[in-house]
Amino acid sequence: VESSIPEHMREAWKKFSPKGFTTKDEFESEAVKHIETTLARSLFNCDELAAYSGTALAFRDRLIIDWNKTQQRQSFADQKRLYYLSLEFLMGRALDNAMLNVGLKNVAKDGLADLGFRIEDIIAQEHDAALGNGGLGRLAACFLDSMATLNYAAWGYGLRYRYGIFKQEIQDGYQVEIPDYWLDFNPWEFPRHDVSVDVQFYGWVNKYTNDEGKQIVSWQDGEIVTATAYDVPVPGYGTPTVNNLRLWSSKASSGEFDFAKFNSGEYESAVADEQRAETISAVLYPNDNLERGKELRLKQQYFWCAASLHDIVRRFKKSKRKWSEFSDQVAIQLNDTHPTLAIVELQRILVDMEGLGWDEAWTIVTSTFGYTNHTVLPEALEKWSVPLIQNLLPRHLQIIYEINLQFLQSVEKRFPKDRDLLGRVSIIEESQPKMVRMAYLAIIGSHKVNGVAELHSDLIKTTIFKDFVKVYGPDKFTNVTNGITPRRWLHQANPRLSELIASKIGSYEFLKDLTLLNKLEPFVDDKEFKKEWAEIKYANKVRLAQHIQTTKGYSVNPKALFDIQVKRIHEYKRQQLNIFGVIHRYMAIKSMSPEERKKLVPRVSVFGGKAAPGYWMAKTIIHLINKVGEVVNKDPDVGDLLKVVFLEDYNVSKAEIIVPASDISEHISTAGTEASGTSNMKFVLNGGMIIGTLDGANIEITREIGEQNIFLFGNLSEDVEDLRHHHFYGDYKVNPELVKVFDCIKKGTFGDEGAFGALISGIVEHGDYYLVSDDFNSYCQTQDLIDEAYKDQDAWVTKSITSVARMGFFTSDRCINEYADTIWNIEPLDVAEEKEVRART
Ligand code: CR6
Repeated sequence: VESSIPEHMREAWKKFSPKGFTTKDEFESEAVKHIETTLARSLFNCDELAAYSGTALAFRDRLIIDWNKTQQRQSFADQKRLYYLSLEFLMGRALDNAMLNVGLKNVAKDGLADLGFRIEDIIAQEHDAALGNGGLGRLAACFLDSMATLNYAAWGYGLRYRYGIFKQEIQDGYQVEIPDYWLDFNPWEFPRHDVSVDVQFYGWVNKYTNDEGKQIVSWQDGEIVTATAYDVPVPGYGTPTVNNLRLWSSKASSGEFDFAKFNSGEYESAVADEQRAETISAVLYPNDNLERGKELRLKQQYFWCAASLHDIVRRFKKSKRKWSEFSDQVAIQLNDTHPTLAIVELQRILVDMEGLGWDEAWTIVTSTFGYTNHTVLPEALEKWSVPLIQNLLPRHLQIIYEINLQFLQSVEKRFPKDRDLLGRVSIIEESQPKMVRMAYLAIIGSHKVNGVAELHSDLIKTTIFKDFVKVYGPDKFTNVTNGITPRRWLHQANPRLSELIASKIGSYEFLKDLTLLNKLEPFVDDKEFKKEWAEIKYANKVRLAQHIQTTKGYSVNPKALFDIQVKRIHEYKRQQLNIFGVIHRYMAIKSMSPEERKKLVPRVSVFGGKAAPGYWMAKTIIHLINKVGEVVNKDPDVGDLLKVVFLEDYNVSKAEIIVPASDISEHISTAGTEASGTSNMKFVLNGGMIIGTLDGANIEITREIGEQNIFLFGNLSEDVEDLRHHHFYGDYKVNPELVKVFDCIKKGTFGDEGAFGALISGIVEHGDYYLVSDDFNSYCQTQDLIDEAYKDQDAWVTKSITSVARMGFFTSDRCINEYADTIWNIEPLDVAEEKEVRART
């Protein structure tokens, strides 16, 4: 690593390089300096937003010092690095996290108090960085936190969307989408105008033999769009490591091409080009588990893959190593198939630009990439039409065909008798138009493929990728069960619980080694401890009740059982099952005598989540939940016994309030459909019980915490296919209790019954694909068991503590170590020395 500053002048640099604040006075001085100079505000016009900005800038400076050192350390160490390619990073807020990770939250709290502010109000000023849809994007954010905390040299690569996931409002019970322009003031990013990549689209391919008789392939003309890097620091917890998340922003290339247009008087069309270029990184596609095949989305994918790959290759070339060492220095993980074009792009760079032979290049490519699959739902598996790729990326299509040809030839050689196999494993689907199956390309171009929970990883081997297990053998396929970062999802979201745990087990070490939670088990009978445990849950429920009061304008009783389902709205996640259950309960209450009602456990049913703007059925479910709430919440027969709340605009920062407040949360997908789920882990880690199906990570949660500590119900994944078949061909009848619920809706109890017709007919007439009727009985019975169990608060708290004590497995630190050992082959960096230096200064 070279420096541009001559040796004898470096002393001045060292003398003046900032150290970062550590004391309260230093913090205040930094914050006030930023408020008065960076923001040009004063004591007389410093509102909470300005105080937030000053605080954020002070912490940002601190992070940057460590960030610079980390990058230097990683360059010097010259070890293999991991690059995590994800179209989504659902980061949420950064300030609170930064404060906790550098261990200076209390300093900031006292400093802000001196300056006249409450730290909670300041934290609440920050806009969520909502560059993701749901679980997949949040998983990427948890992974970044773990990679930094564990001192891995790892970078995230993504897109800097101008608009993140839309904001949700509910108007007259319907979801309305509002654009999320989040970049107004974002102190957490550093534009790197000196780091850019020109990305090419369209054009044509010129193949010729040069004077030396070498085949040359060149991709010519078309359109150039420039990718500019924006870097976001990612601090680890209790370590000097600050990793980098690099997000690309698109703008028109400033090349001669455009100047030519300006000069020839085509001002308007030049400006239009510019806008078209900026459109590429303008907006996050708001679909979760659904692919739509839009050209702009393909452009986003290639733009981001090309920029990231050229950046990575540039860094590798600086090391002056041989190409054969590429995969000793670089591991790239594909978060779902969205970055699959990176495989093709690396092959293109190596063959067309660097002049390597095809086979040599392909060996490098396949030993570099790993691919994570996150779904078996057919509607979510990406396919791009051949004509679309042909037009946008003509050279890439040729490379895809070549990869496919070579692959199919090798399959043909090994399985000469199995003619159908070739068609089944071909990257190209012979449809009209032909389609490129991205998951197949990802498998063929990677050395490992993993699912995200045991059941899911088994399912991909027996269903969607069955033929590839035949071709490659089972070892290429593996499992890494998802996890969550305990820093954000316990320490930050539930500070009192974190403190209580630390006081019992002696330190906060569990935040770095979550298995230490098992030291809680000996205290399950400790009366005082259980009391405090219950008090904290209650306080968290009070906090959520206050949130409901301020956002919805009505009160709920914090003593009631809080039953929460927050996640994207999707038929497979079955919020409809939940709301039908609520209606069933409502009808039961209505038919009871006052004496019977007295015996009931009061319940607050909380829902939250966004529907994809074009997903009409999901929007209908939201509408029904809101209409049921309107009726139930003001029914005097019901009173406190049942409240139905739809919380608007569910996002990461709201989850931090909602998750710690649950008594029960719902993870009730049709068995075999939810690849993992991660909110299930968050709720249990915060002392909530769960009601769930035997699906995704629920199965492993059960194994860890014990069957007596979870409320399971419903059909098993191995029975789903037969049940579906039976719906169409057997003597199928809808569950009679569910029919009563439908009758209640059809009577107009919740307003215009026509509005909900499709929800009902989907079950009654169209085969009930998600098995709502099949699972309805067992769901309702299990809810009754929950009521009974809740009456015995002492036993409930025992379950709660026992479950938390056994949740160690679900930390994302464990996932990252598994990926590092079994897929990436990378080692953490030693930071002991750096820690010592920090402690001394
Ligand atoms: N929608 C799965 O559905 C899983 C996450 C993260 C999902 C969910 O069960 O926990 O990924 N899949 O692995 C996709 O996004 C394709 C998700 O979030």
